[in-house]
Amino acid sequence: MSQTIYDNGVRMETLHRGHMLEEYGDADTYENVDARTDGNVETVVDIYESADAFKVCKKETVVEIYDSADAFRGRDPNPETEMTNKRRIQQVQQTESLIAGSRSCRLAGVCLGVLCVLVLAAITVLWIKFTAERDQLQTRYTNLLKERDQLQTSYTNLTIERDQLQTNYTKTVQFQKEREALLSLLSKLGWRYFNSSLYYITSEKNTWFKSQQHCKDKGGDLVIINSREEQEFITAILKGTEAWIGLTDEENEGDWKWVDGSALTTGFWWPGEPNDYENKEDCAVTGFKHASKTNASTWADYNCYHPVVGLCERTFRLK
Ligand SMILES: [Ca+2]
Ligand SMILES: [Ca+2]
Ligand SMILES: [Ca+2]
Repeated sequence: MSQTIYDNGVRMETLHRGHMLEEYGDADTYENVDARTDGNVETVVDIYESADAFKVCKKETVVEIYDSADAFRGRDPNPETEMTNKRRIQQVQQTESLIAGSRSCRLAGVCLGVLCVLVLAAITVLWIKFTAERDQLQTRYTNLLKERDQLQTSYTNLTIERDQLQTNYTKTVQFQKEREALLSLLSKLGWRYFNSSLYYITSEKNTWFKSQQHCKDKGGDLVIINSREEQEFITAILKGTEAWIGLTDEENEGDWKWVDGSALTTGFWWPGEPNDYENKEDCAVTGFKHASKTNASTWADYNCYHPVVGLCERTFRLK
């Protein structure tokens, strides 16, 4: 589009994309008029010669058109020319609106593009974060499954152990009841229990030999004292009564041996014993009548035919 505006208002020519609007103030040809208006202020604006030129010149064109219209309006009150100027102003305004619309559309497009990029970036970040969290949750879930299986296995094993313990406890309780019943029965029969052994005091005073035989008849022997604890237990149950023990030096004087043939290692002789009085004392008693009742060392040697009760022992030690 080419517009030629003459400052004197004689002629104005406007070309729009192949449409040419020509208005002449008289009958002169365009060339003549052009020559005749030499010296007038002329503004030539080429619009749409090219898109780039239009972009550069569009703002200046609008300003110049307005200036020219004002100048024209002030100098030529011709209504027709004024109408033409109004139409031109309208066209310029329309062009300006189109430019503004195009600019708005371009700005909106740019904004939309930036928004799309931002949304895409946000989606990418969220996706990466979601993927990482999903993997972590998957790993955590797998570990929890393993822990659950381990706990299930442990629970099963504990349940088995609990059942076994319950069974053992039941058996132990039953065994304890039976043991107490048995000991009660043995006690009624005259037997006392201590440290895996049963002890029995013969009811009759007799020689060492007959007392040993009596013990054998009951499944035991005259007692073999192996420790201070056993000696103290025996002292307690005898309550000061003298009783044969399974110790003798009848074979070799002074060589004391137990009824099972083992040698004496630890003795609990009352002081001054054994003295083999009159060379006739080869059997041992505990609870010597002259010994202190508070002292555990109460052994003495007696004549083996002296009448004394016997203390029998029956062991239950498992080998
Ligand atoms: Ca013993
Ligand atoms: Ca002796
Ligand atoms: Ca003696």
